[in-house]
Amino acid sequence: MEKQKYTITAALPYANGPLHLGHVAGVYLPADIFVRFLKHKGHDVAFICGSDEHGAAITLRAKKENVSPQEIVDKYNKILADSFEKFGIDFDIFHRTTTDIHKETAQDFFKKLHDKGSFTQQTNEQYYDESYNQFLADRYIAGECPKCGYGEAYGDQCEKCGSALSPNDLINPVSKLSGKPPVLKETTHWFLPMEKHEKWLSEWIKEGKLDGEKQHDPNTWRKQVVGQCMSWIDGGLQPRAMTRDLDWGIPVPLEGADGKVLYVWLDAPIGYISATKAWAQEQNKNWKDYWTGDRKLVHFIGKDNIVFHAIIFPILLKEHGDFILPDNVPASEFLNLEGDKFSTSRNWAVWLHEYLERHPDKVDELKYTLTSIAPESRDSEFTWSDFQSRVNNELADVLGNFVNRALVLTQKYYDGVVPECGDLSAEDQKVIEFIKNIPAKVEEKLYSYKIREAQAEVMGLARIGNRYLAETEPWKLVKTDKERVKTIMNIALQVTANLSILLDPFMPETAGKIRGFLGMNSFEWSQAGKVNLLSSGEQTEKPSILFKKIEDDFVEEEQAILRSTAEESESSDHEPQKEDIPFDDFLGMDIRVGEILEAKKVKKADKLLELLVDTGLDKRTIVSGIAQHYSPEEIIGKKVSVLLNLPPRKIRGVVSNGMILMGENTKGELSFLTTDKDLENGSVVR
Ligand code: B3M
Ligand code: ZN
Repeated sequence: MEKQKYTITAALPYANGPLHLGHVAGVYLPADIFVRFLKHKGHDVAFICGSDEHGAAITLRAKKENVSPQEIVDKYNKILADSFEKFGIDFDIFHRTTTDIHKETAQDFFKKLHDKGSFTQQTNEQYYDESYNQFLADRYIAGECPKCGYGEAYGDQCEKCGSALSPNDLINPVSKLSGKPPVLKETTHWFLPMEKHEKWLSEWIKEGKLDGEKQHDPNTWRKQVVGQCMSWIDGGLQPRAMTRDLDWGIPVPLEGADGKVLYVWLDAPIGYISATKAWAQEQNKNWKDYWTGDRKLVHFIGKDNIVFHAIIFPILLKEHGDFILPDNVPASEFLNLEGDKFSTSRNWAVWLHEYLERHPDKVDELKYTLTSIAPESRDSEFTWSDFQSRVNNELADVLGNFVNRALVLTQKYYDGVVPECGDLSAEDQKVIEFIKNIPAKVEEKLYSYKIREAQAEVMGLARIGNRYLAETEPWKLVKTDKERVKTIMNIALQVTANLSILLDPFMPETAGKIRGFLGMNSFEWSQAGKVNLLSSGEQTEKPSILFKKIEDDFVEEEQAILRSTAEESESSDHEPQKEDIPFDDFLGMDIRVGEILEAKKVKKADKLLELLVDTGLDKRTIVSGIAQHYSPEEIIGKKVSVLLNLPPRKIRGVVSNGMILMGENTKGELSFLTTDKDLENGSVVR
């Protein structure tokens, strides 16, 4: 196998907030698995990341928390670096874009392109906030999305429908600083004339050719990446400003450019280069080796960053002339959470650092689950109950059970000493054949960025091993055919040893534990596929349990944490409108004005009140989840809206006949829907 050189980058997270599981599943975990694998294969790899510390994402956060941008980036850089370390994402360097080496690198880069004439200078009108005397960067403006009508779209993007926007597209824009409509004012900036680059970009993306020569294999690029790039290019690229009027960022290194900084999307990808420089200095290496020559540059990112990594940065790199272009840009789709999008503003998220605080002993369980559902080719979803079933049914029942059986039986029959392998049956041959073939399959998947499938292949080996023991039943055979049992146990241990190698990129902790049980002090990836990894006579250890089962309580607690923190966070994100329903469905609902006659708490349920309601037709019991919003005393005599025709439902032992309708805002506050004139009980609502 020919050794290759790789520079692997993972998107620089903004230092304005912590990481959630969506970031991890889409970018950092697959990148880490890929890098661990490449390093095992003996390739020469640099794994580069850092925090993205400029741009409006940071200044807006600083404003919100009422501290300086520097304090924000210092705080979050630490949180980010710390959670990567605890979760075992092993970057060679986790750098920062507020360092001197980065400033110098980014300014030199800009200057070189400027001097070459790669930019055009243009004066045009941009939004300006008169009360703050400040031009408004894209993220400082919000307004209605022209494509989908969402009211809170940003100047660069609508988070609801995903459209890329420019500030002038927004309907009724307002400044995020003053809340007032901005005015248009002239300003001068340096633009990258992207339209000039359409031709070569399209040849490069579609055919993998650069200056007529093969640069990469376009078939290895994900369809959605090529699709998104081509739709940008086919739609016609526009000049894009590479500078901004902002007081936080890298100053434009030109005369007469006071008050202007580099566009964060110029600054950030150059951060990959400056991080490499900083790392190379530490390691006494030449950083240029990592950005030139026969080396594969690979950017792991989320799909919202495709244009920056597969169009804008390549243009910049090519214009500069000293650097290689990416060999691949494996962008992921999005991960959803319990039926909804991850949302920082609504705090609908599982934060990595909080998970690690709650469950420091469940790193590999999370890695395994996130890889199993990695959104490689389409959006996918994380739920706590799916997490539970993957851990219990796959990790504990298959992998853990198999490894445990193989080792425990070896203890029992041979005091832990690996027995000899005798004559092979057809059954044994099949398992051995499987072992021999598996490394090539796993490698093929990994080299083509199908990390989720690669992990499934490895788990396939654990399944085979589990089935092999279940079918050969050595615990029965031991009474009648001791020789045969030796062979079976030898093979089961060889499967275990293979697992301890092949699992390593995906679940390094677990793989290390298994090697510990087997007494394997070191390993080479190239040993995988062999069936003599352990020699007879070698001593193995008594195993401990690899994966504890996840109880229902765990799931309920996590779900409750998610809901309660989501309610606390303030936000103006309303639920989107539901799909149209037939008018008859609406008419089918029997809603009336009713009056609460009695109210009391439901035992052992701190959210529920048991109500007696006069509906005008009858007096009935209704259980309502309002106990945290109203006390029983204060609601007696209230006129409320009641949905009558629901089937009776038993809630905590009480039969409820209908539902009290409530208004609920985005903070989760509840309010009765009452009448503003005195209508008698039983009046219809429609
Ligand atoms: N910080 C955007 C993001 O986190 C940005 C990535 C930079 S990669 C050079 O989505
Ligand atoms: Zn939209």
